[in-house]
Amino acid sequence: MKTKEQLLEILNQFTLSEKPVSAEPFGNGHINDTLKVTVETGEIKYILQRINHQIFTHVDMLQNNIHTVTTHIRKKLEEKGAEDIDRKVLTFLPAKDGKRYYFDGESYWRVCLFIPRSKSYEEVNPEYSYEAGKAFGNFQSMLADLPEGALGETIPNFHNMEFRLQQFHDAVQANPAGRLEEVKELVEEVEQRAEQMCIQERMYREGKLRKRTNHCDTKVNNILFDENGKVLCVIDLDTVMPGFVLSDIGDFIRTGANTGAEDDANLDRIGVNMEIFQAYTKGYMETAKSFLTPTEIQMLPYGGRLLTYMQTVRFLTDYINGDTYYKIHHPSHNLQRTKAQFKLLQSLEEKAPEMDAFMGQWL
Ligand code: ADP
Ligand code: GN1
Ligand code: MG
Repeated sequence: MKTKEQLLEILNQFTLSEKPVSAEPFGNGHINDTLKVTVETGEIKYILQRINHQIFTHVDMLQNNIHTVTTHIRKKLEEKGAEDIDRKVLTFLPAKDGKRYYFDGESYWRVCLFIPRSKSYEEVNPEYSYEAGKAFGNFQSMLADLPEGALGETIPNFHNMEFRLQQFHDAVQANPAGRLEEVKELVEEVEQRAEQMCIQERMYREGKLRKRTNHCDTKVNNILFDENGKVLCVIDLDTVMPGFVLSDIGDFIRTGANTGAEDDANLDRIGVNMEIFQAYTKGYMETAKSFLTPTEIQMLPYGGRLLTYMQTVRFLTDYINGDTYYKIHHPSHNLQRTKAQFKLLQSLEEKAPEMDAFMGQWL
């Protein structure tokens, strides 16, 4: 990591109205590095992020997408006369050369305003879950009229299950870290479910499912709440791109409705909190029902299973490949994550009939 002086020098490349004095690590992201920036008054004023350009290889496209999304949302909020808009949408600040990022010869950096009096959570209660559901429905509906082609695919095939399985099969075939023997049973479990988890790609080819603008990383901790538990803002916009609507419902169920942690070492802690699922769905349907098709509504619980399966496959692929993608905190972290996600998938499978029945009220 950079020294304090180097970080201040990087910050100095941006057009900031207040003088930064320090930058400290912040949040629990697996991909980028996030820092909170304190200014002379002692207040936190900015967020500085180092973009992982091994993963987001087209930084120009990435930052243009984010600009398109944030300006579009800002316009929507202005049109409906919303108050406190600066806390309801992220504001990115340009570098002094006018670019939407700064390249220091090694890494790419970006800066946005820190949203004051905001908080993100790793876990939510039903009330917050309901608010989150409404927020993601709103987010999708505000972006629904973006013209086709307005956003590039920052990571091509990001939530394409057929593609993720292809990567998985390549890893199994190559076995580059010699870990295959240890994960044989998990590989088998993945294979058994492969066909049923690629329904969306098949339906899309048959013209039965459309793509929409999605967030594609709707983890609980990518929402900022205010001091009263109301949602201020959806953040972490790197993966906003065209995709299937179930992605966004699915990733919230995967993270919000899990009674354990994403990487819980104690599998007994992992299960599905039905109250959270129901509250989120209720909120989401309030803001999204008008644009969802009956097929999408019916498939919503499948979205939870699909995203949990996809995450199991992605963590297992990374473990087999020798940990080349996700940041890890110990050598078997990706295996631990895989086991935890697989346990959650099994719990979601058990609850599927109950979840499907809950959707009946909107069909
Ligand atoms: P990562 O890719 O590391 O997940 P995020 O953009 O999600 O990056 O930021 C990590 C955490 O930092 C968030 O969960 C949130 O708590 C906090 N955060 C990010 N941006 C802001 C902001 N503009 N204002 C306040 N907090 C923020
Ligand atoms: C990554 O950056 P972060 O931690 O919000 C990943 C998501 C995964 C998630 C799993 C670009 O998100 O797709 O679902 O980890 N982001 C990317 O926790 O791969
Ligand atoms: Mg995040």
